[in-house]
Amino acid sequence: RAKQGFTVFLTGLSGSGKSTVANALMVKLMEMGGRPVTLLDGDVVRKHLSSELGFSKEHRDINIRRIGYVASEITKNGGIAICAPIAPYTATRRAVREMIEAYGAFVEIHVATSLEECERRDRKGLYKLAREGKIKEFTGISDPYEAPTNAELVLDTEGTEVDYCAQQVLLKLESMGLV
Ligand code: GGZ
Repeated sequence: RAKQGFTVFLTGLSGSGKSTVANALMVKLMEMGGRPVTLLDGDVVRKHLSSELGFSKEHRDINIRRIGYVASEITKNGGIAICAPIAPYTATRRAVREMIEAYGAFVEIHVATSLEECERRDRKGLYKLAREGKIKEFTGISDPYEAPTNAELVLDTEGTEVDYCAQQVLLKLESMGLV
């Protein structure tokens, strides 16, 4: 019998490494073959699905629910969805979990790289702008991030190879009988 569909949901601060881990994981899952893999990355979703939305709590929640809906359809059809938004609110993550668990597994992964490290990296210069007040409601600086307490896996990308992080996710998926 074909294995069930599932969603890997990576949550964490801007610059925590969600996209990098998501991409490495996607490559590994595609190499394994079998089911189609769909990546729903934060900034790509915002460009194509949520371009009218900002970063208020209301808009973030709409954005996350849209991602959850698409992932639930993929999961329902036996595919693999990898999502990588910040998703700062516990209640919204829980709602998405419930939406997806109706059809398959929901694997929540907290990319728990510290704010200090994310700000040190500041790959896009957004933290600097947020500190200067030029970006409002910036997660971790002037907007909340509610850390998960029920994640299936916690990763810290500081001083850890991205490939090793992706491998940790694969091991978790194996232990859950998903791959
Ligand atoms: C957080 C922001 C903001 C504010 C723009 N707060 O590092 P990035 O650039 O590529 O990832 C961040 C992305 C966050 O979008 P998400 O859809 O993942 O957020 S949420 O889940 O909360 O809906 C960052 C950029 O957008 N960005 N302004 N104010 N991140």
